Amino acid sequence: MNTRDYIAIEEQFGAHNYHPLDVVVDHAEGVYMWDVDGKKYLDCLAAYSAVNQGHCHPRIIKALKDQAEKVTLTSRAFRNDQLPLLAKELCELTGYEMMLPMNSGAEAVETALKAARKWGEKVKGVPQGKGKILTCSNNFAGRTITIVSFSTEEQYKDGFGPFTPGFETVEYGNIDSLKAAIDENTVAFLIEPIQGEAGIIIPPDGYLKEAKEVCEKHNVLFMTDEIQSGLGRSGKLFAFEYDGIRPDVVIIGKALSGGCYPVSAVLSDKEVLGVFNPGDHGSTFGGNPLGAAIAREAVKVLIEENLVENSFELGKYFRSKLSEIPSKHVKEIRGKGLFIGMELNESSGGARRFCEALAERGILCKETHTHVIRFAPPLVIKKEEIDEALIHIKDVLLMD
Ligand code: IF1
Repeated sequence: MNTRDYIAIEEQFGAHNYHPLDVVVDHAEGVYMWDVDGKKYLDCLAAYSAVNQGHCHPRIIKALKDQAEKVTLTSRAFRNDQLPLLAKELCELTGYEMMLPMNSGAEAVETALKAARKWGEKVKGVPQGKGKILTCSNNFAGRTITIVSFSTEEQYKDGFGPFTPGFETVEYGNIDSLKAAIDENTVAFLIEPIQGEAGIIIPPDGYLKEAKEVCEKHNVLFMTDEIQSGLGRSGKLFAFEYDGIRPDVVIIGKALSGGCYPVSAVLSDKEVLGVFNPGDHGSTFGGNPLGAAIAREAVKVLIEENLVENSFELGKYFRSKLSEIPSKHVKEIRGKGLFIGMELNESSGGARRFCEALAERGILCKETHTHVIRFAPPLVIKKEEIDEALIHIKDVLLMD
């Protein structure tokens, strides 16, 4: 079977909720992927930052295999010997008192929202069922009904109502908008320190710090969604570190497993995560020993291989080289670390055709929001590999 055969089968039997590039990958290693026809690609998306450690990292795959031969799932009806160590290691690394494990990013976001509402009632003293959560314009936090309830993107909501009440949108990066929305029933403010899906959008300097102060003043939990921006992607362990703040709640996922298994988590202190009592919340797979063993190794790889520093240094290099490309198409290059967006001019006909041309040349990346090309390679990438990508990026930007 070749590329066309696989695509035909997927189109017939799979729901059409995606429009992928027509590349059918059958194996990958580090920053490279190969398709079923044997063509090699440099991956500049890293599965939306889930494979920060590189594809099939040998240490993570070894942890996966070793644990898979011992025990994979106990459910939380019983304890296992991996979850306690993952919890301890994550708390020691990040300086939070507690963690709560889930699987997908959306589940971790839902967990944080539930924690915030319950904290609002039990700790802050907001009347039952009145807790209000503030979210940002152009946010992306997943696809559940509650999460799309506060999306500002029409398509993500279209046809899926009725929606969950209790959310109010503030303008991303606008401190006055946040101040105006806070009232005595506000329990939390949920924000991506860098918006990924929206097109690698960085808020104005000083905004996050001020927003944190405003929340603190009004006893509102400041919750950061670091599912995409976290774990080294931005050149820091967490993107909020650039602003010298400590959020009350941090949500992580994606690279927590190096892309080898769905593992997510909410990090916070006892005051917040302590609101959960036995039976309040959970998941069959959340905190399972296979996922926990994989996540423990994935986090160790991130730290021991200095991938956060590599992201910072090579991100700077990649962005500066991108900025030097003379092209009538490029409007702006922005980003932190290896979390990079190249916004094209409206007149350039959208980013998709450039991504298709890059795929043709063996570079895989994906457009976001019509006019932005996202460059977010695995953090194990080397300077020479960035140079290789740059040759092709320059080439396609010469297109008409
Ligand atoms: C898709 C986007 C990226 C996220 C943030 C929570 C989640 C995500 C900041 C939910 C997920 C993913 C979802 C994936 C594509 C991807 C994406 F374009 F859709 F928006 F990366 F930019 N918070 N982002 O970015 O995590 O439940 O998916 O594990 O939906 O196809 P999840």
